[in-house]
Amino acid sequence: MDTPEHASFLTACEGLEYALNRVDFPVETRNVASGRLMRDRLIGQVRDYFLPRARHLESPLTMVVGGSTGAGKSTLVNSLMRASVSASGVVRPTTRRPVLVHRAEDTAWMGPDRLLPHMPRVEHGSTKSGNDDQELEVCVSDAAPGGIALIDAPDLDSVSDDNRRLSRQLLEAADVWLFVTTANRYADAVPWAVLERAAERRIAVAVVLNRVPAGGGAEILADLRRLLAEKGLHPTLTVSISEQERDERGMLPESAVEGLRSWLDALGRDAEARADIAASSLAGAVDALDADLAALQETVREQHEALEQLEHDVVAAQEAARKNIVDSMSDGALLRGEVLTRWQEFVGTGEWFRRLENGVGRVRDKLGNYLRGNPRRAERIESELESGLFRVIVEETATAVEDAHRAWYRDPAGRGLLDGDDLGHLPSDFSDRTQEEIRAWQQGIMTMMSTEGAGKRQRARFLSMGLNTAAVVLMIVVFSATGGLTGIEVGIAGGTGVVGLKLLEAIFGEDAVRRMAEQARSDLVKRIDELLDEAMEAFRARLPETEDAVRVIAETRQRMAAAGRELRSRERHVKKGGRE
Ligand SMILES: Nc1nc2c(ncn2[C@@H]2O[C@H](COP(=O)(O)OP(=O)(O)O)[C@@H](O)[C@H]2O)c(=O)[nH]1
Ligand SMILES: [Mg+2]
Repeated sequence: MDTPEHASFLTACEGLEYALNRVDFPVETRNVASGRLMRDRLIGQVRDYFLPRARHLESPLTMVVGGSTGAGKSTLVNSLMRASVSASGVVRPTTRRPVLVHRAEDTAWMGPDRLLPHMPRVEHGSTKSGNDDQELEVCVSDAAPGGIALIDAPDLDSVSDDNRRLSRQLLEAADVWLFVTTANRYADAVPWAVLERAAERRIAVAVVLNRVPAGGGAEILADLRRLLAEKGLHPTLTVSISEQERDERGMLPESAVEGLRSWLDALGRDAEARADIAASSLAGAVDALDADLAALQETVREQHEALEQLEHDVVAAQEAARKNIVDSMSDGALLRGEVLTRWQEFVGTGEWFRRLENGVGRVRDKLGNYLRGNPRRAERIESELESGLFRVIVEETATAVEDAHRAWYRDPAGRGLLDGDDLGHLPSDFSDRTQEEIRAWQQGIMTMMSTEGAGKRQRARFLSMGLNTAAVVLMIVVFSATGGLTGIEVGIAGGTGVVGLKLLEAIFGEDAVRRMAEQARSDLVKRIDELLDEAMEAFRARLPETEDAVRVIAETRQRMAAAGRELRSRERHVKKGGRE
């Protein structure tokens, strides 16, 4: 039965499995729990149902017997098999380990390579290994119908969590549900919640109304049918079994199970009828899958948005810090401090402007004398600038990590990623790193200026000023002006830099000063960005890598839907033209 439709359906199912295995829920969002449940259910459904079915459309029907505790499921299976294949009894839960019954001829289909691959098989009646919830007890029986894997499942409402989970998992793996309920308990809530899932999946359902008191059968059966129809369920078969005395082996008399047996035997003989059931259940499952994947997609989108918000919190805190630092570089905030104030007083007077007009040489000499008169003046200005810059970087960055921490802590998703840790403080080496970057920046300025000053024409002027002084003057120019550095703007930004600027321009030329100031400035900004990145890294390191899972799921939905349509069109074609 290797048709192209079949092959593309299988490929789509494999893609679905791959996509589901990559769906991750790393952060706490509103619907994270339901998202995880949905993902796990879908992974189970793909592994236990879609893939085996897609690989072998012709494999036996998986028929799972499901229902509430004590409904008589195991008793029914035993009576049908005319042997005690599944433990039944009053002590709950009785069926801990699901039992698979099949005919010897079908053995090749029943291994974990083709059916319920995650469940290790144990021989019927083998002593319990203690791992019942995972294992499948296998029983070969001549009384079993052909082409059917009949599985007696644990109770849907079992007292054991694992058993309840397993019974649902088995139902997801089924082509047909054999739903067993009793006259007393047919309206119970738990099985109906499961039947709603059956309707959603449009799986074939056969209903057994068990233990019907003499005479009450018709009325109860009619009510049950009505309830089923209300849920959109139209069972393939509905049988009732009246309350019976069981024989010494706990079995129901043959007459009680006659109706069910003849249905099963007929199905066992009719490969076409089985294929119809498998195909229609598969079509229903493919249709229902889309809604499940859509729901999954939403919970994944929610994750994605939460992560984006957390990343945004980090970026916003970092950008605010960057802006404040960069602003302080150009609004004169760094040109404070004692030494700088005195420099400002000294150079900021009108006298300097007059002198500038009279000739740069004299200004240079005057400045040179001022700085040379006390050799530590240039150094003190430099260290004043350095410590001002250091303070601004450290303070703003500390605020940024605090803000980011606070923003994350407010958000359950962020709090989960913080995992009890306090990220609201600077890395321990941050002060050292900041010093290091500032020094490297100053070093860079000196290197740049000595290269620039090595030109013949300016050499003498430059040397008479001294490299250190020139570097300090350039830093003052950088911190006193906005990026444009035109004379007018510099004037507006304050008198502090203008003298230095004019002086440097006389030595290096306007273009060179502009270039050097821009380079010094952008080099500093680059280093600040690096420092900020380092400080925020603790947050970024906790943001999990996310693939575009939303898109992957959307694509998977499309492929599954298309593959499902192809399968159905083939099904119609086969029906019209007769089976191959
Ligand atoms: N009287 C009577 N007892 C039954 C019938 N079916 C099951 N039982 C008993 O009800 C209890 C639960 O049956 P069991 O088959 O283990 O139910 P399961 O939990 O659905 O598998 C056992 O003690 C059975 O012997 C029945 O038709 N009539
Ligand atoms: Mg049982």
